[in-house]
Amino acid sequence: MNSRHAFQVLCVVAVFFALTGSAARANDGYGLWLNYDRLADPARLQTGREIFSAAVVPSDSATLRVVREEIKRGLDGLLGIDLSFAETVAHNGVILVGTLRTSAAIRSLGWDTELKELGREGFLIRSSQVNGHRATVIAANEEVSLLYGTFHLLRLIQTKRTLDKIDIASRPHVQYRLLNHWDNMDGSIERGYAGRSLWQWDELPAKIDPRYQHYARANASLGLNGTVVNNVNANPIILQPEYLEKLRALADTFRPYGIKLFLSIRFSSPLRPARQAGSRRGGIGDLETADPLDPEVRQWWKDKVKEIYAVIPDFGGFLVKANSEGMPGPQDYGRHHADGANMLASALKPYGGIVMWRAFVYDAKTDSDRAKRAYKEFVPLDGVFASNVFVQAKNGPIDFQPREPVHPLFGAMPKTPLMLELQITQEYLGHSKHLVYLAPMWKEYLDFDTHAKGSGSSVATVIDGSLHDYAMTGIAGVANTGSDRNWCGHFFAQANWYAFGRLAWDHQLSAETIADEWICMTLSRDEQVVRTVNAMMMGSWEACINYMTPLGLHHIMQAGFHYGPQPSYANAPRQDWTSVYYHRADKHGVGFDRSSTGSNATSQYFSPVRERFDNVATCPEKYLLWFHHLPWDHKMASGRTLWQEIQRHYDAGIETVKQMQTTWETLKGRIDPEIFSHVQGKLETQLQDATIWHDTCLAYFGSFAN
Ligand code: GCW
Repeated sequence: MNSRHAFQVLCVVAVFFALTGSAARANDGYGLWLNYDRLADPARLQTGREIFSAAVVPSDSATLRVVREEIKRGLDGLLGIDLSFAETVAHNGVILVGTLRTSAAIRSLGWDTELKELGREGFLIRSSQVNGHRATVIAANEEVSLLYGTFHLLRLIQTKRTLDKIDIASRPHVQYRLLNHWDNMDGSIERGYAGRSLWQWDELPAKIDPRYQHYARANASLGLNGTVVNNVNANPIILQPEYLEKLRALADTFRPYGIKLFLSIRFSSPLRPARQAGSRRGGIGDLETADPLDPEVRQWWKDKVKEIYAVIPDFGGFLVKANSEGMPGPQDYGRHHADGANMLASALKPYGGIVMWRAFVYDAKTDSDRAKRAYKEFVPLDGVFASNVFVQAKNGPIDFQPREPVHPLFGAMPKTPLMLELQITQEYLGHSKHLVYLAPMWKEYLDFDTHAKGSGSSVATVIDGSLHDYAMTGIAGVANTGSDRNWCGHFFAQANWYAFGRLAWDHQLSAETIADEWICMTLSRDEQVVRTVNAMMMGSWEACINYMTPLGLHHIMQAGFHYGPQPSYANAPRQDWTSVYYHRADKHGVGFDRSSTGSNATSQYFSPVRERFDNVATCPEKYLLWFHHLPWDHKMASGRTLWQEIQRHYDAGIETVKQMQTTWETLKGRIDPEIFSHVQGKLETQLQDATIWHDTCLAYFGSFAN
């Protein structure tokens, strides 16, 4: 082919794509929920044109520039409006965005009292009259909240809400809304299934990957306000001056979006480096001890914190995994968790920093039931922690299983702010290969009534501080992001990042509503498509439980990898914490007796939850084998035997995945082709995996039951 011919071919191809629009339509997932695809409905477009023609965003700052950019981009994409920026509201159809400080027009509205009640991060969006003209107003106390309001207004358009009579007041229920990245310094990610770490340590600080900004924008669009950038299995080198410079560059990039930077630290950082490579011990200092009561150690941390704040003045604080899975901690020196946490807290306090001290502790040597450990170690310390310390606990007492009963710590530490740690990355739920929408699971935890102060003591009321009047509140999600082009590996895993952010802002939102929003913002605004995809998402979690660990079974995954089934895993001669330890199946029956006749983990819950779980007759079947060891012919509510019921659940799991496939096929031609085939392929894998789970578990348990 000569070059002239090649050029002609190129032109034909270009014209073809221009006509069919397929080049523009193909969606590789990079834009997440912020693609701002044009609304299809011309009537809506008309309304949009009439309402918005200009924006007034007084004053200037990095955050306000982001606000302007976002409104312009959003309205251009969604409504095809070429928005102009004006100094004042001089005609109808203006969007006015400002704080009491930045805008005289906002001050003139007399909303001061309402704004005060909304706190630092809340915002108002209202259809209002300004200077005698019809305007849409976004008002807040802080500039970053204007950004939250802007994203919210764009979300209203994306989800086809009526825009002429808006009256919205919104504020987050929880103060610290963080992602926790389990990213290692070598670029790998512990439990990451979407490529490598986003942070290019070798390029920083000289080179700033544009993706850092896109990441911050995505988080800000959900109202997330902080990120812990490194793994809780922390490498102490993160605190070296060289890395602090790299972190400064990241923090500077995140700042306009209201995202604060936090770090995981290794408790033994003041020690000399460990001699053995890969050791979880050792540090970057030259001290002989990391004892939190040792004056030299305390000074070491003080100095280090001072050094950090000199580089990152709004640094958020430390996340600490201590005396857990080989990580060093205060117990190595005969001290308790609060001694360790408070030492760090006192170093951070002058700068407004916080400590998030994890409660994920267990000890194979001393515990016959791992589920009980955190409660035993932490409840006696309630009231001993400094005021800027959170205790951060996972949703369940074991470890992010497909389903667990709530962690008994929630409600049991009235004097210590508890931060909830959820896992967005699907460590135990099919990695980034299975479509599992996690919002229904998180809602089950948030809505669970602990009865800590009588009925109405849901986990949500613990987390948002209303139950115990906590002075600070927080929620964290272990991130599922990585270097994959679509950020999360599975397109539908993006919905989990989205849902986490939305629930962190407002835990009262329903899982269905969040799914609807996400579908409208990513896949389609066609009502039938939305309904179809929503149903598929809403059923996906229960399906996963069914084909993996129904009826309270847990931790029977492949050792270490946590992906496929391995119910037979028994690490002779030590049986502790293998699959066999958790399910305890033999010819007599199956399940872990955590009732008062067994480990008595049920006693860690408040009455009447305790009694409900303790009694086989009242224990919800979804937790049955978590709390009870029962004979295979135990009669279930359905009238079937336990063994029949187990089989029924595994069958149902597969059936649902098959239905998901059938449902997905009906969307062919109605959604983006690239996403369609990407998900189609993933569902194929999911069905294969579900079948392996089904066959392996039924063969294994059947060898006892039959
Ligand atoms: O879920 C388990 C994981 C570990 C993880 C640990 C933790 C970061 O298997 O990979 O380590 O919990 O939460 O600390």
